[in-house]
Amino acid sequence: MFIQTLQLPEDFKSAMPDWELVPEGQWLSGDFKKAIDPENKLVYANEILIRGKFNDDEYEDIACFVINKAKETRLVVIPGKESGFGTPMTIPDLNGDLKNEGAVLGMGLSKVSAGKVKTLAGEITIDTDGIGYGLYGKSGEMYYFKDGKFVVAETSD
Ligand SMILES: [Ca+2]
Repeated sequence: MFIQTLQLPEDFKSAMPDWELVPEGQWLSGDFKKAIDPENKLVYANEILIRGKFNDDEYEDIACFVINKAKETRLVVIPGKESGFGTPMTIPDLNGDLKNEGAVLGMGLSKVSAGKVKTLAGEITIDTDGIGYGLYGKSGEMYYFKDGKFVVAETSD
């Protein structure tokens, strides 16, 4: 069985030294916990850090939720390189604040494989893996790399 290691690469720690993975005790906090569909079994180790080819190169990347001492949260993509990892890219739409139950917290990540994806706007084809992002209950969004940046598509309501 594959066991996910929840270790941020050293390259990330040197690029964003004040940030760490959102700890399990602060994940799914407060109102977001109540809003999550009870049928949707979220597992911290599977949802807080995912791997996939999220940008437009051949190297595997990491997408994860991180937090700093001021309890600000970010969804970042840590791009893989031939050796190690490059400068983390934050997804600005998901900048949040744990103190105020900001937008990032309480949510699970999932990899959406490259190819055809159903969205509320119809079926689209994504060239890279997408980052699925669960919102209240059934609703969800997906971030994917297009024309040099991450863009969002609504995947369900
Ligand atoms: Ca990559």
